[in-house]
Amino acid sequence: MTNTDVTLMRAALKLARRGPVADPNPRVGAVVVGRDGHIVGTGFHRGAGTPHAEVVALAAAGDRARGATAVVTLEPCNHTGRTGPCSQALLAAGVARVVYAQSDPHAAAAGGAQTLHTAGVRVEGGLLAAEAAELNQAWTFAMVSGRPRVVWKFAATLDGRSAAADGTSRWITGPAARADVHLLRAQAGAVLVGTGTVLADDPSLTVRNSDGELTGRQPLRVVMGRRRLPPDARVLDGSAPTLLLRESDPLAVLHQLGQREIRQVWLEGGPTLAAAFVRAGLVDEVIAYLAPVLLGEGTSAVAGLGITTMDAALRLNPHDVTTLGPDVRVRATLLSPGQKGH
Ligand code: AOF
Ligand code: ZN
Repeated sequence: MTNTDVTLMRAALKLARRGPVADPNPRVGAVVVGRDGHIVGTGFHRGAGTPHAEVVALAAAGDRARGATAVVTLEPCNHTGRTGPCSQALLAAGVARVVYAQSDPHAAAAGGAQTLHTAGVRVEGGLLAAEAAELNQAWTFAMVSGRPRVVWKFAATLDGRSAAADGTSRWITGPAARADVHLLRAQAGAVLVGTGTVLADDPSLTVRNSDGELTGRQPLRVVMGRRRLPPDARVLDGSAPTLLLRESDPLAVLHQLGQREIRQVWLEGGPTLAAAFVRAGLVDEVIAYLAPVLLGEGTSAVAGLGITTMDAALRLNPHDVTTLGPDVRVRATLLSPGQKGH
């Protein structure tokens, strides 16, 4: 049985998923097939600074790459970044045909398809492109928009409160929701809070398992704002890298994180910081954990947004509603300004 392009692309996407999620670089997979339809090499990108997927697959294929087809989830790069251009590696290996999914949205790296075509390689792009872009949603967003993607996470009671009147906030949601937060937090390049939240809650902002142990790679902990932090604050305990930014402008902070190649920022609060990001139009997705709990008093999840009438309400686009034990997780994207909800 010979492999069709779609089957091969699915295999390449599966390989790509083995790459690191919160890396500065996208997750990319590649499959090289000989003229008889047999796979002669596979590869995936293990993260910034390591060889690109095509280079790994070509190395596995060796001489068998001559006259072969390379199926890649991202348009082969055309630049020398941390490593050399994949377009040249494919040409040097004598590949006759290249099929890719997503076009490279990274301006500096793009152009590989054109280079290959000009050199006489048959090139076809766009196969399962949406799936490939979805795999690197934050990276793609960051390349296109020029800033990291912002996910605002909060936990609240049914009446929308994130802390009781006395300031206590542990625990609103149950263990299943809290475990889910750690899973999703691990996908972010950075976790961002304001100095107010550090002073009020002393969060550790690390990724931990149910036994409280640190698991794997930790996102950069970022604290923004002008208030001084006590030296014994948990974010300063050295268990994960921490960046203090004496800055209160959301866009300036995102710009600095973008320069550090952070592609996804997980905004954890508190209500004032969340409001500043929402008002600036800098929240791309909301992940709300709602517990069947009532407080009746206490701080709401987000501070004032300058909305005084129902007509002006900010309506979100929910794309996922999941129950986690007794709690509900709602994931929603924000409509771009000017768009009207239902
Ligand atoms: C590919 N195959 O496997 C990857 C690509 O800093 P560098 O040299 O690693 O280059 C990073 C850029 O190269 C990245 O932003 C993206 O445009 C492309 N990544 N390209 O052909 C790969 N990981
Ligand atoms: Zn490359």
